[in-house]
Amino acid sequence: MGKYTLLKKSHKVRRGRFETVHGTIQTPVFMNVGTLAAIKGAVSSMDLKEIGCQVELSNTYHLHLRPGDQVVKKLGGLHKFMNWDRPILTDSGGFQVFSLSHIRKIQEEGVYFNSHIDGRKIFMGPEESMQIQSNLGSTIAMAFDECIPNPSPRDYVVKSVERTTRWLQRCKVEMDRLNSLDHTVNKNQMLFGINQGGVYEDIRIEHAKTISKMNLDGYAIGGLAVGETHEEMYRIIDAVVPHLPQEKPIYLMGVGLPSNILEAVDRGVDFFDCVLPARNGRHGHVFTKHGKINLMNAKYELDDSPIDEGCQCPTCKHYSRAYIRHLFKAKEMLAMRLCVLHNLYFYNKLMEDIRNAIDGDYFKEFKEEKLANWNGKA
Ligand code: PRF
Ligand code: ZN
Repeated sequence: MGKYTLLKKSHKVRRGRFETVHGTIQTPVFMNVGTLAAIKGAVSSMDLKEIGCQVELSNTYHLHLRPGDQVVKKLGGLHKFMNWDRPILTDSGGFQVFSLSHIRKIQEEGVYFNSHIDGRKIFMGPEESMQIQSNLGSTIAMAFDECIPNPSPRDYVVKSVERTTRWLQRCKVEMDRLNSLDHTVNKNQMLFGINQGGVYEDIRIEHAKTISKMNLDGYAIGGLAVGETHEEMYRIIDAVVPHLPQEKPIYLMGVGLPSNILEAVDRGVDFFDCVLPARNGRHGHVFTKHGKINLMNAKYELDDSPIDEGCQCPTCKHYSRAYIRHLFKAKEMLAMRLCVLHNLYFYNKLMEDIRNAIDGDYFKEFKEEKLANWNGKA
């Protein structure tokens, strides 16, 4: 139910527009991560609009545990619940089940695991993941996949990817069924498939070709940024992107640093998400045009300048490095909030600048200049 329009392409770099029932997304785009229907660091949905966020991302696994997807459905769905009327993408739980929960058992039907909150035993398979995401009513649902740990032996990766393909087929059948029911929150919910295959190019390509035939609304590259080097990650993106449908959006999951985003845009990626700007902000690590700095550093004690000179975010317009450093030292909540606002603004503004650079035919120069200025520190 989404319509991707490729507005411009130069070499592999794509500038696009993705129309959804919750509004249009200009790509390349960064999705701001609010796992539990809130951006960590006391950032509200009103703030998100102010800092230029186009899409919010929430999580199936977390919202299933708390407050429960049935609760969210009874309250009219995630958009109404969190007062956000723009697109929402929900991750399937595939990744979190594997990274957070305890004592898990992966079988053909799905995954058995214990809640990381109260240890309660839970089962989640493709159908359950789709049902939860349907109850949440997100704009885009992600397929239920296994994010394979790195490194993993080749024969395990082959078996896992084959199972992820079968899970994807089940996701599609279940999503079509749910969208056709009367009481569904968002009957136009979309489904993105996820490419896996570890660091094995041939497995990745084979899998990309298989899922490309399934006519999904978009395609993600999963299983990266899980401990491999940046060069390995770029090698896999280079291998996979040409085998995904070019008339659909391409989403690189959980990536990453500003420099990783520039490199991936250069390789044809349209969608990104990462907890990094919010997580870094909560620790006083903030992005500037000269790379990331740590506000806890003593040298900022008397620094009256904003985090990033010229930044138009609500934090930089009103507060100094010295003040925010003081807030951290005094353990005031405002410290985190101000830094998260700045970092998310930085990411959203970077994407806007990337889009303008593609439109204006100067993306290559833009990328080189940014990378040189960040000097390995972003
Ligand atoms: N699968 C899912 N979500 C994810 C990933 C994945 O592989 C990653 C990998 N970096 C982040 N989030 N479903
Ligand atoms: Zn700022």
